[in-house]
Amino acid sequence: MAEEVKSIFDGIEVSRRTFTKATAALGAFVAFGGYPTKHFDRLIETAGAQEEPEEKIVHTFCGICSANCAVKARVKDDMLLELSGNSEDQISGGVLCVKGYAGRNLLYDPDRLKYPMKRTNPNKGVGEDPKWVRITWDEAFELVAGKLKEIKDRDGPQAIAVVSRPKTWQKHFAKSIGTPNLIAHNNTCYITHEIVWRATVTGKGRPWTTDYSKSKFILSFGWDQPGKAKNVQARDFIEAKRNGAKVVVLDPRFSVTASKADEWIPIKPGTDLAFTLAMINVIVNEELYDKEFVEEYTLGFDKLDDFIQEYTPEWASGITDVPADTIARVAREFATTRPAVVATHKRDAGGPNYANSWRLSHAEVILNALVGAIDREGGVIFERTPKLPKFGEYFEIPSYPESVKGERIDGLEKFPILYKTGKASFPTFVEGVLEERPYPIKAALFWKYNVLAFTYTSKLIEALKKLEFIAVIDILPTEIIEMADVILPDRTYLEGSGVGVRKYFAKYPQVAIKQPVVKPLYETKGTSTILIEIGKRMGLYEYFPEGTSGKSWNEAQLNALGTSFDEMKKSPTGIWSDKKPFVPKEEFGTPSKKIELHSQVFEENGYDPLPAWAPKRDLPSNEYPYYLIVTRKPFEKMTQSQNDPILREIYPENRALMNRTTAQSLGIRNGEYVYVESRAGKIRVKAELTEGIRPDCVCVDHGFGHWSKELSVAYGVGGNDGDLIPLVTLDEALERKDPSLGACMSDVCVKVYT
Ligand SMILES: Nc1nc2c(c(=O)[nH]1)N[C@H]1C(S)=C(S)[C@@H](COP(=O)(O)OP(=O)(O)OC[C@H]3O[C@@H](n4cnc5c(=O)[nH]c(N)nc54)[C@H](O)[C@@H]3O)O[C@H]1N2
Ligand SMILES: Nc1nc2c(c(=O)[nH]1)N[C@H]1C(S)=C(S)[C@@H](COP(=O)(O)OP(=O)(O)OC[C@H]3O[C@@H](n4cnc5c(=O)[nH]c(N)nc54)[C@H](O)[C@@H]3O)O[C@H]1N2
Ligand code: SF4
Ligand SMILES: [Mo]
Repeated sequence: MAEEVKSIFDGIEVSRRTFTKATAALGAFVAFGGYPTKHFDRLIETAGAQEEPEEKIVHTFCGICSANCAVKARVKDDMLLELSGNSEDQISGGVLCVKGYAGRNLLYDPDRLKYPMKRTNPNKGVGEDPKWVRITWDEAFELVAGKLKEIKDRDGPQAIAVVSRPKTWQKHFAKSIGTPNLIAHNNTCYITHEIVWRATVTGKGRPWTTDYSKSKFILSFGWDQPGKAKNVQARDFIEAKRNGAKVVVLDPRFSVTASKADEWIPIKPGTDLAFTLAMINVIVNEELYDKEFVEEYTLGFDKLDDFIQEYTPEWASGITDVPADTIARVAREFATTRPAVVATHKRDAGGPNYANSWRLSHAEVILNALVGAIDREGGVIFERTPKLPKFGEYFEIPSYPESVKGERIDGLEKFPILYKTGKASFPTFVEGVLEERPYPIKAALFWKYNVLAFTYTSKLIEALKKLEFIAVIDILPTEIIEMADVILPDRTYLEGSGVGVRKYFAKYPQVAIKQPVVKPLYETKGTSTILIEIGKRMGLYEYFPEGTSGKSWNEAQLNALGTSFDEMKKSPTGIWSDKKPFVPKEEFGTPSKKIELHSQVFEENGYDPLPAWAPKRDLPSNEYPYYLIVTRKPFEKMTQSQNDPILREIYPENRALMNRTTAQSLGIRNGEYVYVESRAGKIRVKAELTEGIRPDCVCVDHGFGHWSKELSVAYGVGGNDGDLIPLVTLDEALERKDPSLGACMSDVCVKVYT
């Protein structure tokens, strides 16, 4: 029987304040952090117990960000006491970042989704109370499977969108239904880099490892991973500094990395491409490149030589706001201080921030090739990963329906290189749903994406309102929950199992396991279980045959490495390694097996084979005079960390970073609330004045602006950067001939007023 629930906080009788006081009185348990948890009663019971329960270490990995640092969890009486890094792991290196340590607060967040619920208020929209009613898992599965099957039978499988990262089970689920629409965020994140590496070097993915600790010259075009507290990258960067590496940072904002650099160059936003082209010009014309590497491992140098002649430092100076001498000097230093590397990660200037970012990423690959920094120590390194079984082959799954290859709602098939990656586009998904192009979408299943992870939020809300049915698998009552018809409460990474191949630093193959550190809380279920149950109840038995489970898949992967889940759990390190010396690659994944400076793949697909200069999209105008920069803070993780009271204390709300001179000219004081407005919308945030940003820029950090009242700490704090970012449209990206369909996350201008 369905039971009425007043609020999602149901069951939490102890207020934060009372709890904190009580915990403090518990003496020995103060070390637990004084954070209000559902385990309050258990804490007291344990305090009075006669026998001291034993403390144990459980090996797992961090699921807060994609680095997946291997973690040691200190656990006592089924209570997580502390998380720490595993020193056997190449990525964690024995430490975690602030977000990683804070993972404990996510597990014990009292606002967590606790049991399945269904909406009873049919009206949807911002601030509309869904009027949740608690239901059983059986009812939830029947409801979701029934509705998806009804829509599939009536409108076709393409009418269902699975909005999720393209992970194993989610991919399998979407394909089993037969929908081509597995929709992910990738073109807002790192897609430019992936497309360029794929076309010019790897033939498939992009490398995630850079051997910074051995670099002698690190050149950053907005790369600020040390400033994101990205564990391995920050650690290796510091080691490089200790070893005397020179660091040059180009960034319109004085980033954390810039603060540790030998030189900060506050370049004009969206113009780094001109800087890099001029660097290539100097390096080629002064013959400063690594002749042996270029000769042996690259293709297209002659064409590059001709192409680059027009891009002189004098030409670039006018575009970038950087003196020609500086550009030429940096080029010479970069080319002659080896090993040198252009540092990139995801959303630096070569990430999908500007209309020309994919070109910049290409120029960065060329620079790395010219100094021999591709798969060489001190440079970018391809991951050495172990060979694992293929999902479909292992479970003997039949071919998926032909409909999975049909036209997509985000238009991905119109971008042939991108299409092959299966990595999708949020902005054109929203556009497609709104315009019903090429067909209407009727239902969506969301996994681990919030409304605030989109651009132009009001358009997304409009699009979601058009859908007949939305199911959400999440852990917190975020804004996407408000739009849902059914909530399926997932487990956090600290309650789940998995196998994690090391990618963020993988000089040799290494694997870590994820396992529950405590018994899963509440009535939550793991993602694979949820998807398998829905799939079966939709009648898709052939795709979910007997024995398909998250557990058997984990086991299959570890068995292929000659180990098992049980063995890994008992292992003193919790890590599987195949330690072997690093042997640089002699061949690459392009058609010619060389690094294609002049890319055949781009040319054949109708894109510029060399990164010709093109400007960014939006330029300052009388109405919107400042460049917008979107970034993130080291202690925040996207839109999911703002409900942590400790992180809130460290950084109470997001701000608009402005140059002091600009603010003064507008009469804006430090700490005063201002409106930041673009052609997409406006937000209200505090102004933070500094000398550490160009006078023509305003920087807003991402993650805030929550309006879900069920997030008791995050609610109403700060502004949502997504309100400022217009959608990139299909036509726009096609006309620009951008192979990556980049989302132009910072390619917009704003005004600021009180
Ligand atoms: N703490 C923390 N770490 C994270 C994340 C998180 O949420 N929190 N998220 C992870 C993910 S998914 C991502 S995508 C990455 C994002 O992290 P990054 O890839 O580091 O991207 P941003 O934080 O957006 O920073 C972009 C930098 O580029 C600068 N910049 C902007 N425009 C220009 C320009 O035109 N030229 C130059 N040279 N610089 C420019 C900005 O000032 C900023 O310093 O971080 C990852 N790490
Ligand atoms: N406006 C704007 N949009 C952006 C960006 C930006 O800078 N500005 N950045 C883009 C980038 S680089 C990225 S990588 C994406 C990131 O997109 P995400 O990191 O996926 O998005 P978040 O907004 O952090 O939403 C995460 C959601 O997953 C839930 N969640 C957390 N853990 C779990 C779990 O274990 N299981 C389930 N089922 N749910 C979980 C959280 O409660 C939250 O609702 O966003 C992109 N979108
Ligand atoms: S860098 Fe931080 S958040 Fe990311 S996996 Fe490591 S500890 Fe977790
Ligand atoms: Mo990202």
